Amino acid sequence: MQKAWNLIILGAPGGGKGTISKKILNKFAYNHVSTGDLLRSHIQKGSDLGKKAKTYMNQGSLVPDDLVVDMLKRTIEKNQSASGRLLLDGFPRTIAQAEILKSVVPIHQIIHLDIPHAEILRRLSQRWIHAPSGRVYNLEYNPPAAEGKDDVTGEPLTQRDDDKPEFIQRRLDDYEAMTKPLLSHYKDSMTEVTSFAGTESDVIFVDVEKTLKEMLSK
Ligand code: G5P
Ligand code: MG
Repeated sequence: MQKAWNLIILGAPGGGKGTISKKILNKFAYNHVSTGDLLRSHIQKGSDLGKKAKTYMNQGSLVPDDLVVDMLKRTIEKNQSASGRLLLDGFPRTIAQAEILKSVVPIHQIIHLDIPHAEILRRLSQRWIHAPSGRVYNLEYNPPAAEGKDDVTGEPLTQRDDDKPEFIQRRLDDYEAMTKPLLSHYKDSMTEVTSFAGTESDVIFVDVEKTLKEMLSK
């Protein structure tokens, strides 16, 4: 039986949580749950939750806890019945969310991506996405094969509304004020917190992989 080892990947907006998560999934058995991706898919579908979340997300503000928590609980229930370990991306984002999470599922380790804000500002100005699937591109790091088109469907790529420069700063400020304090919160509760500093996801992942291999083999 595989060892229970649930992860949270935590870092500033644009810090590479989605990018590193994808690399983790290529090497380890995890169920990836990204609250940002789930919310964007609700917006795409035009669900009630999507309509409510859209006004907050488009301006780079956090969606109210009750909406996100309900959505997350339902997703975790589905994932647990499918068995396997969880990789939470973008949740929790506040101490209040972390407190609720405690009663839903145990968390064993925090993977903290520590990326300079200047690098983040540069990356996000070059991010393009295929909104229906959530596939992410970067004009410098992983450009699409054909300019402006999704590699799989050939459909047009768009930029996220919250990647507009006027909203990026708000997201970074919210991260510093509301999400970063989770690092000491988890350290205080004796959860393993491992920080990875740098500017290149490919280099950072080498260390993430090493750390996870060690943890999972103990
Ligand atoms: P999200 O979707 O969780 P953010 O803002 O936390 O959004 P984001 O923007 O998705 O995080 P990321 O996943 O950390 O960023 O980063 P990424 O997409 O992998 O990489 C960013 C870009 O850099 C990409 O273009 C990638 O290709 C490129 N890149 C990666 N590595 C490198 C590299 O080494 N070099 C270079 N040059 N480029 C690289 O949440 C969105 C919104 O949803 C709501 C909020 O409104 C939030 O703002 N929300 C919640 N609200 C309340 N509570 C929650 N728990 C919520 N969760 C989501
Ligand atoms: Mg992401």
